[in-house]
Amino acid sequence: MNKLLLWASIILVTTFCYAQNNQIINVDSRKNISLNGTWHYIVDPYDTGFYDYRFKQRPENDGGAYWNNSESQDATQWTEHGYKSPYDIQVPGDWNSQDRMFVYYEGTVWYQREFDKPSISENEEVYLYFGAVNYEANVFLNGKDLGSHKGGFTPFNFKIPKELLKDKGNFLVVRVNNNRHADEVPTLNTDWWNYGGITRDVKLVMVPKQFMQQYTIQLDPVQDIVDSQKKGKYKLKGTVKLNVAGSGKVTVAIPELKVKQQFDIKGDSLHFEFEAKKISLWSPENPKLYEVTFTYGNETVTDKIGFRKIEVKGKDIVLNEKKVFLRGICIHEEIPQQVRRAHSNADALQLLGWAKELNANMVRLAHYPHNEHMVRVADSLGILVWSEIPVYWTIDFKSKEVLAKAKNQLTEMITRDRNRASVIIWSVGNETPVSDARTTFMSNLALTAKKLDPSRLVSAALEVSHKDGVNHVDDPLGQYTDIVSLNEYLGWYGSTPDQCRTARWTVAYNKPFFISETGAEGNFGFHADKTARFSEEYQEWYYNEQIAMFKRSFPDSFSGISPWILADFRSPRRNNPTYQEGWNTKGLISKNGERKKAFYIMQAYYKQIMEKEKEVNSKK
Ligand code: GCB
Repeated sequence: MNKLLLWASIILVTTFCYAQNNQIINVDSRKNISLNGTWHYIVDPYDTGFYDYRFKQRPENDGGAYWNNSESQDATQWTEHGYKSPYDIQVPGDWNSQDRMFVYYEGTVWYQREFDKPSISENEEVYLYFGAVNYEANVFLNGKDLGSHKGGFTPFNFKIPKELLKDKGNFLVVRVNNNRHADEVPTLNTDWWNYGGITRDVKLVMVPKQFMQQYTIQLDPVQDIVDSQKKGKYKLKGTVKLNVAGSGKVTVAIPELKVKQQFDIKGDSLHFEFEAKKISLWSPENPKLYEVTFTYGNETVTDKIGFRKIEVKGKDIVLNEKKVFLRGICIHEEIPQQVRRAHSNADALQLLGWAKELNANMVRLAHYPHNEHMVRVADSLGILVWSEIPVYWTIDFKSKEVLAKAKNQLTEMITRDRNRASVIIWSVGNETPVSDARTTFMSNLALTAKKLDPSRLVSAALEVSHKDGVNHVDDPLGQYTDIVSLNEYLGWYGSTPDQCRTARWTVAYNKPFFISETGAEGNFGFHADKTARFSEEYQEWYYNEQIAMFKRSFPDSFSGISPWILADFRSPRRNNPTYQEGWNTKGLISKNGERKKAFYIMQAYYKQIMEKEKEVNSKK
């Protein structure tokens, strides 16, 4: 496609699909009541609770609709659904790991629980917040439709109309459906388990009628950090977005920096900037977080925020004016020992603790936004983060509706996490097959990410093209990303690791080059000659050859690597009856938490890199 046409269509689609976003950020720091715990459920493979016998959507007051309470004292009443023990299920949590019958289940499950009205003042409202529901949620309270949401990995919230809230026994029902569809994001085909359910926290959030829905604060990305450091003065910039237009004062305070600034807000948004002295900049070596408070009217929201600058200079990724090499590792949001989705602070500590033990300074959170605990723990441990939306493999790139869905997930991801210093890269997708339609679609997402957050880097995991015996990194999408990232499996798919020795590479872009995936399977405890696939020795051999190839082929334009993957993970595509049985075993750590031989190879390689960096820095 001609480039002018491409840009014209991008601008058109950008204007067409602007996403509306009412997300309330940082709900933990607001008045809230957890609705986690035991809920009741109905498994409904035919969606009987949603559609009648003509497969028409049921009207709101239909007695057969599963959002309506069927309990009655009247013995003559016809009823074919209801919620009671032992049909119990834990929230948050995927359903697959909670009962054998759910392992392969894809379809509708109805969740139900009751709650009492929280005590609120005249001037307050109650919102219902979900950290994530995979994939589609229809939410009903006391028989009324509160709203719906699609996208399995991002938060959403609905305002509860006051007249709907009863003092006791509010009847809350969520229809959760995780069927895969060709026109959704992700689409039909992925290499991970389609865990269904209310997979993250649920809360009632109490806020003033007029409140700060979102805010941002960060170092002004255009300032020269060295200059600021010399002067001991930094420029901070930020925004506040109210739920409705209002007026009044917003106070931003950072007590440790002796900052207390007041701004007038008019309308529903505020852009502010001010100077602060002697900020200790956030980095993996110094994960310094400051307590920041935002006050508007009666509400104060407290956050812990780090300040740092991330940019690209030529072929380097530069953090606070220092070149950084990303010693990364890819992670799925899964606790393999319990075969379930990760969702808690403790889960984040386990996964990121393993990454730390590997000597990693960066994680690629594949292939969708992980829960908020992951990025908050990464902030506090000093781990850089690549965060991605599930635009994976063969999305319907020609569809405007699908683009709107992808943009919505991108917007929700960025809105939730743009105050996290750890997050340095927004990724708009993984291994999407090259075509004009795909490049238009993907570059549109890249531009959207930049528009929403110009302070971070944008990337996407690309594929190799093979021509004349040479591996080329020349995907046209590379024009639109800040970092050119590549997935390659030389030595696993279609070849053996020794082929790395003669591999030739070209990289078409004068940008940082990052290996976003490389890996081979290895079963923990299966020891054999290194040529035996699935043995620990094969996997170890693979990593040894890959590392030698990196050193030889990319001596000066190499910005890092995130091997595939930290731990073995469940995948319905992996059906070798001896070595896989539904697991992708490319983990450096096994499904039972044991370190494989390859783990120690990467750990030692990263240590070497760290020591070399220390040596270079000590000479400066
Ligand atoms: C890839 C995909 C990843 C797969 C991996 C594999 O390229 O990005 O999702 O799981 O390869 O194991 O083949």
